[in-house]
Parts: sequence; structure tokens; C-alpha cells
Amino acid sequence: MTDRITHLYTLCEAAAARGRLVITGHDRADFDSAASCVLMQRLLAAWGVKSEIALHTPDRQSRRVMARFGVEVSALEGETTPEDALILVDHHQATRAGQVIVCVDHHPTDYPPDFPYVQIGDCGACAVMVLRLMQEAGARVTPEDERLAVTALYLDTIALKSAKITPEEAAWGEKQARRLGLDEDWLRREGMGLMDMSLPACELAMLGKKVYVFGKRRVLSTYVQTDAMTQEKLEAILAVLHGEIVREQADLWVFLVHDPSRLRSTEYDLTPDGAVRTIAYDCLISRGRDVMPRVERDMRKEEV
Ligand SMILES: [Mn+2]
Repeated sequence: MTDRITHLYTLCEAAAARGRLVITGHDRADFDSAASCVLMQRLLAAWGVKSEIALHTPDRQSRRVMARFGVEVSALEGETTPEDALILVDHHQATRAGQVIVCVDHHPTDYPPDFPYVQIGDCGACAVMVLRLMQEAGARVTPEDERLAVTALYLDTIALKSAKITPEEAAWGEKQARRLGLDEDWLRREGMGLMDMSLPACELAMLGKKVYVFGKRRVLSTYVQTDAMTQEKLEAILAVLHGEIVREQADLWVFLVHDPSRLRSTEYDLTPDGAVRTIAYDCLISRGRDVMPRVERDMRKEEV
């Protein structure tokens, strides 16, 4: 065993012996969060370490896609208590009750958290990081485990097109999808996740919502993936967000529009005073990799 695997095992084994060991993804869990939890639990099970998964309000795509893998996501939903030992996957800011002992994530930050085990990797999907941990630990990895991780990679990187994925990893993902017999057309469609733009603005404005706490600042963020944004729809969405930022007492709201067909993203930074800063990108950017580390730096700088 490598040193980090020994460290991970020792922490989890001790925590499970003391009480409840809970694995959780980020709030409004997406497929990558759910898949990361499932794979982490399989690694612990291979070690004979008992754990539970407690997802927070999993999103629609995670339910739909997990069902294809025979996993009922609602069975993975749950609460945590302050006595629980927590394993965070796919995020590194704790939002739930409990004592964090392990964090495995793929969202870079200049301000990594201080937990007993922290692994923040450069990877398109957290589930791929957990799969690699299983392999590193010599645990049994089934083709189904690999399918979960590769599917998470497609869904977390806008079908391997996001700037957060390296060309090497995208090539790897495509090769694995073929080898594992995954339906690539379906993966691409799910990964692009084009939204039905006839939905009301109040719904489109809230997709993929995440809350970040940077020092004393609160930043909220949502995004939509579409190739059919109109000026009228955009204005309606921004109007909704202006109401929400005040109601939520947030310092900033980062709204992203990803156009997977044209491979372009646009960022709208809203402040409570009603101002909107627009940044146009000529690629599909990643919120976790390109936007939030910069926002976190700016927020913490302003605070000093
Ligand atoms: Mn993720």
C-alpha cells in the first residue's frame, strides 16, 4: 500500500470503529457527486469498513443516470449529525453537520482546507479520482465501477469539451467509453445537458446552484447549458437573480451560460447594487477550475 492509502484506511477504519462514518457529495448533488460516493463506499467495503452515504437534494440528472446503473438515488439521501465522521467527495467546503476526516475533490483552490486527509486533484471528475484510489489500494474494480467513473467524466465536463479537462484525459475518456461498451451518443447528449429553454426564467436561473463561503463573503452561482439563449430570456433570468441575490444576502452571484454547440461560455457577475459584469470566453470554461479560484482570490483580497 502507498502511504496515502495507508493514511486513508487508518483514518476511516478508526472513525467507523468510533461511530457513524458518512460519505457525502456537494449540496444539490450531481452525478459526479453521487458516483464518487458510491465508489468511495465500495472502496471502504473492500476494506471491511462500514459507511453510509448521505446525499443532499440530488439533482434530476443524477437520479436519471444512476437509475441506468441500477442505483436508486433517493436511497442515498440523508441527514448528518454533529457526531458523524464525514468523508467529503466532489467538494471541499463542509456544509453539513459532522467532523470532516477525509476530503477527495477536483475543484482547485489556493486555500485548501485543513482536514486529516485532503486530496484535491487535477481531474475532470471526482469519480475518476476515487476509481484511481480503488486501483491504488488494490481493491476489486469491476467494469461497472469503471462505467460509473467514465460516465461521471462525460457529465462533469460537458461531454469532454470543457476547458477543465486536458486533451489527454478527454482522449482517455473516449477510449474507455468505447472499451466499456458505453453508448457514446447518449453520453454526449447527457453530457451536453441542453436545457429546455421554454422553462420559466425562475427555474433556469437556479440550475446547478452552489453556495461558496470565502472568508466572510458569500458567493452564489448557477449556470445553464444551452445553444438557444435569447436576449429576452437572459434579461428575465438576470432579473430573477437580482431579486435572489438580495434575498440571499449574498455578495456576488456568478451566472454562467455554456453553449456546448459553439464551445463558448459567458459569465455574468451580479452584485447586490444591481450591476452586472459580463465576461465572454471563446471556450467552454469550468466553474470549479476557471471561475471560482479567481473569485475566491478577489473576495479574500477585498477582505484584507
Ligand atoms: Mn464534480
